[in-house]
Amino acid sequence: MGVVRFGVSLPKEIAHQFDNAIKKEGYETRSKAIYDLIKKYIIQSKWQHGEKIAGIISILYNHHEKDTVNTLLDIQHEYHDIIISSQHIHLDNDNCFEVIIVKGKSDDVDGLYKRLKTLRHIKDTSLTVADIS
Ligand code: NI
Repeated sequence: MGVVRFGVSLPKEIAHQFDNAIKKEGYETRSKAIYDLIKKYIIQSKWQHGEKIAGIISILYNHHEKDTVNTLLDIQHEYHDIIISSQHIHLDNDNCFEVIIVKGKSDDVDGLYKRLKTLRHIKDTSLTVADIS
């Protein structure tokens, strides 16, 4: 992977605020902070344009709600072509935590996520996406 260098012109005050912000995060160089921002922009663009991405969906739910548990399984089977792996953790007597690793077109990942997060008795969900190019 080659490296490209380019200059960026910014108003002084913005550059100063940027330096302060990345210092608080612990970045040692502007380059790494700008790299992370650009990667975020790229994944956002891929997400918006239906391109291939990887992601993690997490769901927290009450396992006593058997209908919800069955529906969760049915939905995951329906989306088997984009689900790479899933892990189920019995958090306590009432709560299950599930992590689902996905890879596919953003429209399909979004479709799966919407199906899961809108189910009754789902207490919490999150979706994190990553650029795989
Ligand atoms: Ni469980």
